[in-house]
Amino acid sequence: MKPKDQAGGEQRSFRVALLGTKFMGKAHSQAYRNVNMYFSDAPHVEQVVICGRSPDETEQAREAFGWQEASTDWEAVVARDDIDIVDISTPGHLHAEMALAAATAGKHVVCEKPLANTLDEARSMLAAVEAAGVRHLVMHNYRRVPAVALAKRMVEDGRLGRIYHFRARYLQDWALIPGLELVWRFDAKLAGSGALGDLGAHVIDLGRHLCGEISELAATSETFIKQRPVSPGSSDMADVTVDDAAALCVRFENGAIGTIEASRFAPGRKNHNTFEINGSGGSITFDLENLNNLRYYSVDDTPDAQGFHEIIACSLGKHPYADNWWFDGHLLGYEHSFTHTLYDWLKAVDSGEALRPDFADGVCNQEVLDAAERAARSRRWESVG
Ligand code: SOE
Repeated sequence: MKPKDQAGGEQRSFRVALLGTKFMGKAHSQAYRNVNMYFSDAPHVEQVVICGRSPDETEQAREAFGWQEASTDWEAVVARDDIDIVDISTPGHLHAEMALAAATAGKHVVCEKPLANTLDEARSMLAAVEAAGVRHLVMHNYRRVPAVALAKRMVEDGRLGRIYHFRARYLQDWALIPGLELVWRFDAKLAGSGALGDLGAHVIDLGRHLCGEISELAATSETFIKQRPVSPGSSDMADVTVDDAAALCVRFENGAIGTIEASRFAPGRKNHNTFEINGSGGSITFDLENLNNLRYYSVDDTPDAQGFHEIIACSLGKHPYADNWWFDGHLLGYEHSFTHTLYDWLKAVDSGEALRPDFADGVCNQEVLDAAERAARSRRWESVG
């Protein structure tokens, strides 16, 4: 039974094919399963088919994640007439091929971040979806963590005044697991880059989203562990061909300046995506490892009460998306940001309204990643775009 829209007409329904069964396949599946339960005005979603590489793993994912069918032939699935949306949740080396096929088949496309492994690929993907006239989304889910959406609201309504700084770090430590083998994220042919593209893409997108376009940058990067076992416990070693960490110094078009770091070598930092914005009106700080909270300092507070206030950004009637979940103080998690993103996007596809981050944002993010790689090689300031 499809939900009724406000006019009493039948809300549109979208039939989805998901390409990918691992971490992001699971995160996206969770969002498709929940979006209609928690957002009653969302267009109806039908989880038609999930695609993976191995028949057994894909069948297990189908059953566990709630899909009707399982397939190992993504090209046949993308071409099916009974599919409206293709969701690409695979490693980066497959993004371009899959997105071009989906666009050619007239499907709306969701793609995990970063959009592609190279700037040329990203630009070809944008050209393909625009030529096909289909809708497109890059799954920069952190834009729709309620505390981040509140930060965006506070910047836009002028509470921070003129922005001086964006200071961000995305730190993890899984690459320090002793004896960790050469997983795909350490192979440039599959991942494009290392921490820079995987983690840096998120904070670059947030910087652009919250503070505007980046005009130029300086960067450095390092690969701390040069070789890893080809498989668990193997004595055969192979080269790591991506960065383990990167650090950028950036200038924004609006005159703000900032720093962006991405590392997988920060012991104790599990998913530490954090930013601070300083402006003439005050400052805000966010930390994904404490994702319901936003800390806010206002220059307008009375002098004896000035300090960083801790806002729990999931209160009914006050904060983005909060009304669709629980009573105040019951908090949300990492997975809710995927549901929020799909909710906004499905409504935009249904209504025809624009929504970001789309593939054009993906290209802008890729231009910053490309400039960072050039700057790390040249050891000079590089222009973006
Ligand atoms: C890296 O391990 C990773 O899975 C990223 O690829 C995701 O985008 C991020 O949300 C969590 O960490």
